Amino acid sequence: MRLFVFLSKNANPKVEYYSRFSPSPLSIKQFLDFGRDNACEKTSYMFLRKELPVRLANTMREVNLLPDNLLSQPSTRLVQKWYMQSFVELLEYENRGPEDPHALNDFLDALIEIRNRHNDVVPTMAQGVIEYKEKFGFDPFVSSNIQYFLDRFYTNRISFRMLINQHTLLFGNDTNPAHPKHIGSIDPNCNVSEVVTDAYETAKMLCEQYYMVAPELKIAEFNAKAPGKPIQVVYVPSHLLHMLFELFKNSMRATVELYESRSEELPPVTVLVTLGKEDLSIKISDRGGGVPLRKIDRLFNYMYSTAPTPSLGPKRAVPLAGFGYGLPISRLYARYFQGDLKLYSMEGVGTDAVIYLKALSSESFERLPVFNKSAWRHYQTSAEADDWSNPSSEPRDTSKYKANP
Ligand code: P4A
Repeated sequence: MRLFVFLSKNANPKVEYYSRFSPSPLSIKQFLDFGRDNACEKTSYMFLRKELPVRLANTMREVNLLPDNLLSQPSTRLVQKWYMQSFVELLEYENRGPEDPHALNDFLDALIEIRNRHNDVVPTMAQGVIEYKEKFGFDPFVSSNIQYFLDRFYTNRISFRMLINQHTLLFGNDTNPAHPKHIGSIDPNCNVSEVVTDAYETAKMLCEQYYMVAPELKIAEFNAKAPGKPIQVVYVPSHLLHMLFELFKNSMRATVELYESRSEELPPVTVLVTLGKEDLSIKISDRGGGVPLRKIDRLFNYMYSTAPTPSLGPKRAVPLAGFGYGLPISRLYARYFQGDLKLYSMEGVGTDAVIYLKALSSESFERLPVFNKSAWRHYQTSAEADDWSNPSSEPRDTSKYKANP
């Protein structure tokens, strides 16, 4: 912790300096065009040595606005230490011109080290929330601050890793032999149904391991833009796989658990992939019994869905339970390139989950959090009285309040 205090004192003016810049969002098309036409490592270096500190600093300033009770948890402090360490390492390149014979290679190595350092940020932050909850309990005001913060913090992290991955995949030695046509992490001709099938097969394996059965997959495409043609998109297949895998796990779990006590055959999970002028949409439908509307928000709530890790108790493999962060983070992936992820559930019957993506790579700009006054204001509003009526605060026995006794 000494080191952290020392570093943060020294580098604080730099954090302050870099946090005054807004991040520069890139579109998938820009990522693609840059990576395709004999990509220039120097150009990428010049961009990233500024942009990465800007994105780090923006998020580091925002971390400081979290409630003290959360900031002081050991896990949260560890994450802050990682961010400061990486920020300081990047500053080394502030004044190293690209003509320095070792700058480009050192930078490449530094990026890989930084990426590895941040591998466990999500479970470590989750641990911080657990530590907080154990000590202070569930507080709706803190929960809404945490929700706002983690959505922004994890979006920032997704974007940070996107930039690092593009640079290291394009300019590192680790060429991607499995996908020679990919530009970094982007597939210029990503066949959506293939990714759907991939995600389904992986979820099915887990499901069968745990439950001995899994629902079938039925998949259909409706290409309204180019009838009859297979639906493709310029996208990051790993992001799409992450979202679909999460949704399949949920659908399978709901279906299998509903039918566990029945002798009927499992209803299939059906997927519809559609393409219009603006949107590419993917609907995953199940007959798993659904969730009442009142409980849908909880599925996306970080504080609500962070349970202590099961490794503490007797070890029990629950492959379909996920980390609890599956849905909120999947939605961030969808929103990151201007899409969205929504759940439409009909209690008693089943759930439709829809992933919306931009059909055009020129419209899928990164959606990035900016640290500014209005972000700051979000953390200042205190818990006030609700401005909608609360049914439980109405008088229960209305006979006592008769207007004309
Ligand atoms: N019914 N429907 C869903 C769930 C239930 C569901 C469910 C009980 C709830 C929690 C969960 C997994 C499934 C679904 C599809 C979805 C989301 C929820 O995409 O059928 O794990 C947290």
